[in-house]
This record gives sequence, structure tokens and C-alpha cells, in this order.
Amino acid sequence: MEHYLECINCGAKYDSRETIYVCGRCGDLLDIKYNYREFKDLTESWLNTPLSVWKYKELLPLGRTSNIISLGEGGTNLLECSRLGTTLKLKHLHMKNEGENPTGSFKDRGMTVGVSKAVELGAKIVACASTGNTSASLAAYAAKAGLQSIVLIPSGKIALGKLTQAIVHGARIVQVKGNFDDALQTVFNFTNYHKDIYLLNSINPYRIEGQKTLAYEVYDQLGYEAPDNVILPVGNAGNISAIWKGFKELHILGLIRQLPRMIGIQAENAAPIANAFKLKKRDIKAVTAPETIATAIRIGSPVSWKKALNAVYESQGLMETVTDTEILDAQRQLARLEGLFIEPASAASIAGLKKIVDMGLIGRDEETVCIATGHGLKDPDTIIKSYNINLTEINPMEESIDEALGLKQVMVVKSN
Ligand code: AN7
Repeated sequence: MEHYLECINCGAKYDSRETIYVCGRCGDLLDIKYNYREFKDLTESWLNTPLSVWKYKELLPLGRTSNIISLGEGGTNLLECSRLGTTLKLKHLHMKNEGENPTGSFKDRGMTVGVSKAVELGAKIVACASTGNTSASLAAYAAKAGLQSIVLIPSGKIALGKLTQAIVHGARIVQVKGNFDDALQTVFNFTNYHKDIYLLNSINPYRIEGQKTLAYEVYDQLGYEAPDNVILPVGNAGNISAIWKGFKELHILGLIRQLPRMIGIQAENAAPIANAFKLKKRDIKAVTAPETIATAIRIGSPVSWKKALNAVYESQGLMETVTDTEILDAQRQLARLEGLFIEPASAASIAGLKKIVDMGLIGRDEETVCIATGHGLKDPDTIIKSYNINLTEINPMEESIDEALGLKQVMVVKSN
């Protein structure tokens, strides 16, 4: 769809054929703009199209559909969570299960659009810095497009599943001394120097465009309505910005009357945006040594903080923090009540939801959608350590099973 890029700070405009990530005038983030008045009513054609990111191609910034690189992303289930809902005393709780995406996280929504744009621009190499999921997604979509991918990861732990994905898909991987913020700064400078390498972090506004389709799908799945609350984990803050944009567009197009409250959850020791929100501030103070078991959101200087704070304030939403213990408890609770295994970062949103319900900030009758951003199998080694599992091997006999499980043989006494 016809579009241009506009700086969120100074309003400078850029042509969509330019390879540009931030405003050339003031350095702030860019947003993709359309002329919404030119949209025709798409609801008829949407009725007979299955859910997927590209169902909404008229609202996506790509020139030619022949450039689309797709692995079948989007169309994830919106699962009703009545057992968890009952525990939390919420009547209407849904989980958007983004782990169903091709590489197991919501990043695929952004990456299908981002890599398609790379193809449109004629790029041969794509790059990103990542806490894991972005790199897994980039590597897969680059492979599908026949492009080379370069991935910069921070020091310290990277979830093994995510690293394995990047390796198997053939990414060239470099570990940067420091945290994610250092890796992102490095790849930003690197792609600024190597103009032919296309940067696909969420600073690139085309990524956000793909991720906004999550809002369209939720609207579709709830019977053409927005929920009262959308709650999700926040790291670099691209996703909360993207989903808010999606809902706002539905509003601009006259498809929904009421917008949801956007609720962002950060890990206690990696919470620059939540800290700013609690102080009612309009800017953030970076966290220099972010730390959390939820490595996906171990980010101290989020790129999209301004868009995220804007989403939260504009939607009358909120930001909250959770501890690592709360995250692991929530992960286990969701797995055992709903059969859904999500990674620690994703579980942060459930932990946050509990806290917010306890504070009385979400009503019993409200419709709440929680975004389960990534699959639990991405990061099994961290989790298993918190379980203290001792497997005992037994002889293949019934008595041994009873003994191992602590079951007593029940003697049945028959009368007569
Ligand atoms: C499972 O992969 O930043 O607030 O480099 O993997 O949009 O950053 C991952 C982020 C939430 C936070 N849940 O989303 C990366 C990366 C999961 C994630 C987030 C991430 P943003």
C-alpha cells in the first residue's frame, strides 16, 4: 500500500524507496503513514479470507505482492483461558498464542514484512541484534528469501532453542561483549557504515507494521470488537507500539468504537519504561545492567520507549513490573491450568496480570487479552533448573511403578 515515513518527533517525511531507519534530521524514530481516506471497505473481502498476516496486505507497506516472503505467519489461536480466568476471578480471559508462529514467536509477523521489504529494496544481506527470537526469525526468513543473515547477540545467556534456530538456518553469528543494548548500538553503527546491509531490528518501522496485524486478528477473533485490555511483556517496546498502532488504525477506519487499554509488563530489574510510568514521566532513564531470567526482555535501553509510553498514556493503560519468581510461578500456572507452555518473557504478562487484578485495576467482567509472545521450548534449560527434577529408574513391574509414584495397593474386600 502507498505510504511514506514520518518522524515521530519533528514530522520530517521520507520516501518509501529510501533505506532509512531513523530521522535524518533529529535522529528520532520513524512511523509509516498511509492516506487512510483512500482505503476502501475491506470487511467483505476479509470475511472469506483465513487469518494470517497477509490477509491484511492492503494495510501493509509493500509495493508488490510478488516480493512477499512468507512462512505462513499469523493466524494464531486466541485461546479462551477459563481455568486461569476462574483462578484470577476474571470472566473473560484470552491468550493470543504467538508461539504457534513458524519460528515460535510473534517476531515472524514483523519479519515477514521486514524481509519482504529487504527484497523490494534489493538487499542481499540482512542483520539484527537480538536477545534470541528476532535472530531466529530473521535467520529463517532470510533463508526463505535466499539472503545472508548476520546476527549480533549479547554476552551471557541466550536461550538455547533460539540460538540453535539461528545456527541451523545459517546465520552468521557474532557475540558482542556487553548487553543487548550494546549489541543493538553496534549493529546500528555497522549497518550505517555498510549501507548494503539491511537492518531488521524493530527500530526499522517495517517490522512494526507486520506486528500490528496481531491487533487486527484479535479484533477478528473477538467478533469484530476490541478487548478492554491488552497485556503483554515489554522489552525493546516494539510490540506494544505495533499493537497499539493496529488498534488505532481499526478505530480510524471506523471498524471499532472503543480502544483497548495497553498494559505493558517488564521484569523488575529491566524496567526503564515501567519505572518512568510509575513516576508519571514522559521520558525514561536507561537501566545500565538489566538482569532477569526472562532473557528475551533483558533490555535496559529500549529503542521504542517513546512510542510505548505514548501507547500506554494515550490508551489510559499502565505499566507494571514483576520478579523472576513471579514469572516462573506464572509460567507453571499457565502450563498446568491451560496446557500452554510459554517462555519466561511471555509469562511475565501473566504474572503482571495477576498483580494488576489484585490491585483492583481490571474488572471481573472486562475482556482481557494476554499476548503469549513465545513458545516455552525456546528456553527449556533455564526452566528445568528451577524444578529440581530427580528421575528414578524402576524395574518394569506394576509394584515398582506404585512404589515410585507413592501409590498404595488398595485391597478390595468383597462382601459375599
Ligand atoms: C518472547 O528477540 O528483543 O517489547 O531480540 O522475544 O517488542 O521487544 C525479543 C523480545 C517479548 C519483547 N517476548 O518484545 C529479540 C527481542 C518475547 C520476546 C519480547 C521479546 P518487544
